[in-house]
Amino acid sequence: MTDHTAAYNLLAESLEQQGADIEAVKTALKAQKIETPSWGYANSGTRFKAFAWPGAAVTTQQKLDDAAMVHKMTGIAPSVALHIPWDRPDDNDFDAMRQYAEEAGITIGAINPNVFQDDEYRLGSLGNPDSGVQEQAIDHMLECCDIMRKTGSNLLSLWFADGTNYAGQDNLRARKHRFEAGLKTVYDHLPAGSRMLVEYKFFEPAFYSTDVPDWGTAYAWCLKLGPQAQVLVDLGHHAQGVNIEQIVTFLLDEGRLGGFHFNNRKYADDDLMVGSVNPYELFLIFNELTSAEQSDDLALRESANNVAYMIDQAHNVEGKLAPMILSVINCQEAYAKSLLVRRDALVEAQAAGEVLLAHHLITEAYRTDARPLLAQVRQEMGVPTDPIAAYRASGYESKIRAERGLTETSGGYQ
Ligand code: RM4
Ligand code: MN
Ligand code: MN
Repeated sequence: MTDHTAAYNLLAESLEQQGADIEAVKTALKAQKIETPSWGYANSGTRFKAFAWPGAAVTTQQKLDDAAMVHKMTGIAPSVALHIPWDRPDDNDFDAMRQYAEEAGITIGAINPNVFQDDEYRLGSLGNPDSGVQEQAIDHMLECCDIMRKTGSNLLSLWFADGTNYAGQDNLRARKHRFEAGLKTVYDHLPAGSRMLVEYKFFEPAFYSTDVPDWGTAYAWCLKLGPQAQVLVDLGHHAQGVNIEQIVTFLLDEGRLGGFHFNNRKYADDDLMVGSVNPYELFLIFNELTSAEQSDDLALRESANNVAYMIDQAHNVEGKLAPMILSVINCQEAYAKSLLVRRDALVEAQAAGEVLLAHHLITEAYRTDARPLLAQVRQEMGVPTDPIAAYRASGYESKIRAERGLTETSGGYQ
């Protein structure tokens, strides 16, 4: 009997008494998948300073090794997102990169073009008043479509730093038109069967206007583009107080929720570990997803099953792999709790206008300690019951520190 077994048996018994189907809950948990970002394993920082972390990945092979280790520890992180050109191999051999990933036990997930770091992008990419720069951005995104074909990825994940800093700097309507035309060109070149995810963010790095500021703009453009275009919700990209779970519900119901960038924030786009600031919000988001997943409506279920769950974080002071493992676990825990919501009782309470009871059913699930259940699921999956402890004991951290050393970074004001 391992440590968690007694606690798990007690929990399972009490949940079953309330009508839960524990086997179904465990099956759902075993099927969960969270994609980790290659850039989360590398050095990163703020605009003030990027502190070098010993052992942080520099090459894409190292990032793939790290992502594979996170998958080995958790069993639910089988793919890794790439950012181009950060992850462009020197020899441009993406076939070899794909093979390397597969041999390490993972696959290549979303391809993220980078249309914000070249000097030409000072006034934007697709929104830039210079048509030559617009073309440069489009060419890069088309190249990313080719990279998708080579790496076996079926997701093109778009985020734009575009916007203006000062009123009058540019014509907002013209920028809208440039964006629509540019997105259409890229959409028309998507590999068959793939999807384009359009990410929004209300400000930063532009501070007066942002060209894709909110989910409504992204959604309107996705509708114009066609069914392969869907909205990506990054948890750090809303104003304070916005009800993200309601946005999630709307997009799910319309079949336009493409995916997530999980992270957490207290103030702005902080890119902190998911669930570290507001785990209740994370649970409420998963609650909406689970409610769609369990719906009688086939289209809604399909919409929920197509969501790409991805992490987009910057680990600046807390290490790299351990916080990534913790982030995956936090998503797992939020999902587990959402599976414990007594849906039939909730439907009844809502229909009867029993406000407090309905709310209680949600908070009871949230308050349940799901950790013994997760330990049991992990044991049945053949992964460590305590992934963080197993990572610490694995020797991986000291190995990468010794092998990779400290790589000085640039970053911050210069
Ligand atoms: C942005 C956004 C994008 C990410 C970049 C690096 O704020 O969240 O998804 O690719 O950061
Ligand atoms: Mn993001
Ligand atoms: Mn962001």
